[in-house]
Amino acid sequence: MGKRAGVSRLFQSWFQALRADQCYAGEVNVGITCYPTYGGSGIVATELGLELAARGHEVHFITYANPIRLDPGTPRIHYHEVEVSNYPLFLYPPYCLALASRMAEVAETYELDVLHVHYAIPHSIAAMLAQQMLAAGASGRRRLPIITTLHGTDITLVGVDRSYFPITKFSIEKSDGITSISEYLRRETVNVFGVANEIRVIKNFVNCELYHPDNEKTGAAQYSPGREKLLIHVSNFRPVKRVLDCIRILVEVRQSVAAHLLMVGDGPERGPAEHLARELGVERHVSFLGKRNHVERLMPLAHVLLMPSTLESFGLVALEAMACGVVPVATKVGGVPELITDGEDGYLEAPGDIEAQAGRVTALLEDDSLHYRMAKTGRWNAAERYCPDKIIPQYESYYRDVIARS
Ligand code: GMT
Repeated sequence: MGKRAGVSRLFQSWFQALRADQCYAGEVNVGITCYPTYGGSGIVATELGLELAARGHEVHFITYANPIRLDPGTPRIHYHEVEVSNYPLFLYPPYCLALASRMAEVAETYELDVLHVHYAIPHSIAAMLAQQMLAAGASGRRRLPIITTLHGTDITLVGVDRSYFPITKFSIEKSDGITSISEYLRRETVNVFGVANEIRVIKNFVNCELYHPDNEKTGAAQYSPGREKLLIHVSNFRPVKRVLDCIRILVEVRQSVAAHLLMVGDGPERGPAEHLARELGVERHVSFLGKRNHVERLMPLAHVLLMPSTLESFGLVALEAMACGVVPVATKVGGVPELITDGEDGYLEAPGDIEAQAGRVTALLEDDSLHYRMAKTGRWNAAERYCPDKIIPQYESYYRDVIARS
């Protein structure tokens, strides 16, 4: 390259960087897509949108239903429903295509700067279609960058399924930015899919003002009239959560301490868990509460959270528990050890080891000073490391990087 061409190229890239910086040093106009029903990824996406809006960004949710924790009246929050019309020919309604059309429409009308999708399949593929539709139709429009956040089962269960493996790999390779909610999931994605692109780890967060301890445990008597201490489990009751273990742990714990278990959520393992509770004679000591919108009201009533999962890429519910001063007794799997320090702010045991998990719960319920110490450390760690002011700026800066690069 000649000297003049080199200088002109240098000037050009400096000018582009300056322009990108000027455009995006301020607020971002972001489209967010997630599974809006119950589940960790939808909760993270919704809370992220709310936090971004509170910081002055415009946030457009593009989903098939209003996300459960979203109040559509919130300033700078916009909700765009994806309608999936059916037709007798379609055995499977093509949701991905309806989503792509809606994404393109919203991106064009509201001049989105970036599309941020949570859970790879099918959201990132729909976003890519939208990106291509916009590029084909637009003259002079900036390319719409896509960021995909990986949450766990999109990689460890769905992604590795033979039917979805190639498209999941493609979606990771072709996204303009990829984030993962733990170091474990980043490593796993690289190992399983052999992808070479950078994956930025941005951990989950918890609203520490909403999720806070209640030392008086106000309202706990409603669930345990006999003043038994409360254990809590919150999940989508899928097999990966090992829901039946919660019932077995309760049976063991009740050999030494009076305890009552709150089971929050619903899913395929609820029926079997209810059946097991009856079979083991503890049905009076378990309350199946179903899906609840305000987990932050229930969580602080408990002393201990049970999270006996086979796998968790992060374990958001354990973070919510820690923020509420509830000690998690969990399993040493996936990204959980990045969140819980065994013996300091929770306990980690092997999946399926009922005796060990029950032993930890019993110790916490019998020893108030041990419980107090661990609960306090958990709240401290949650507030120090995982409050929105620690995590949201990481997303903001990543958005700006990806937009500038695109
Ligand atoms: O397992 C769930 O609760 C559902 C799933 C989801 O995608 O909604 O949760 C995943 O994402 C959560 C939020 O990032 C993580 O806290 C969970 O650990 C992760 N679940 C698994 O890895 C099994």
